Amino acid sequence: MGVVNVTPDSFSDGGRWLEADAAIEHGVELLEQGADILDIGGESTRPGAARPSLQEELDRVVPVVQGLAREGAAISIDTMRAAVASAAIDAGACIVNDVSGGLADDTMAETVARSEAMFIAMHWRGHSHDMQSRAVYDDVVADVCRELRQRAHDLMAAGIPADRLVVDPGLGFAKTAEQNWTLLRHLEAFTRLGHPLLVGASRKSFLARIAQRGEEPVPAAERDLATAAVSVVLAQAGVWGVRVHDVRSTMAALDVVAAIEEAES
Ligand code: PMM
Repeated sequence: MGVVNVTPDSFSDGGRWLEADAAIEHGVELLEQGADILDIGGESTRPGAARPSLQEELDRVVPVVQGLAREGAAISIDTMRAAVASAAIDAGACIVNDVSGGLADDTMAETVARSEAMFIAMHWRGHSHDMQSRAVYDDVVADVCRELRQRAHDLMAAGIPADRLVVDPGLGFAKTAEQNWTLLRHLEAFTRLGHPLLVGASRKSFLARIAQRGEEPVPAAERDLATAAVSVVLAQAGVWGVRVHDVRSTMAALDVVAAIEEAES
C-alpha cells in the first residue's frame, strides 16, 4: 500500500488543483513502482496537527480519488469521517482506512457496512493532540490485542462482515518507540486475531535511531531503508499489507522475501 498524502499548507483554489494534480501524478508513480493499493488521506495525524474542516478534507481527497480510480488503481481512503468515506467510495475507493477504527465518528461503521468497501480498523486511543499521554499499558501486546479484538467485535456487530475487516496495531499512535518495537516483536499475537493484518511503520519517528551515526536523529525522508527492513519482518510474519511512502525500496525488500520463500528447501 503506497501512501498519497494530500495535506497542503496553502488553500488557494489554484493551489488546490495543483495539489490534486501532483498527488495523482505521485499515485501513478507509486503504481508503476509496484503498489497494489493507494492510500489517499487529507488529514495529517501527526502529533499536534490541527484537523481540517469536513469541506477542506473533501476538497482535498475527492478529486484525487477520482483521478486515481480512473487510472485503474485500487483506492483506500484514509479518513476518520463517515462523510469523507462515503464520498470517496462514490468516487471509486474500495477500502476505508480509519486510524480511529470507527471510534472518531459513530456513523462510520454503519456507513461502511452499507457499502461493499473493506474496512481497516487501526488501534486508537484518541486524537493526535494528546495521544502520547495515552501510551500507558500494563502489557502493550495483550492490551492492544484486547482493544483491537473488542473493536472488531463491535464493527462486525454494526454490520461489517468479518471478511471485509482488516486490523492494524497502529504503530506510533499512543505508543512509545519501545512499545512499537515490542509490538513488532509479537506480530503473531495480531495475526492470530483472525483478520488480515496491515502495519504502517513507514518513516515513523521510532525509526529515527536506526542507522543514526551522530547526535542528530535520522530525518523522516531518510528512513526508507529502515522502513524496508521492517517490511521484510512484516512479510515474514505473513501480514496482509504494509503501508509505506517509498514503494520502490519496500518492493525490493518484498522481492527478497518472495525469492527466499520460492527457493528450493
Ligand atoms: N499511519 C499514519 C496514517 N494512516 N493508517 C493505518 N492503517 N496505519 C498506520 O499506521 C497509519 C495510517 C500516519 O502516517 P503518515 O502521516 O506518515 O502517513
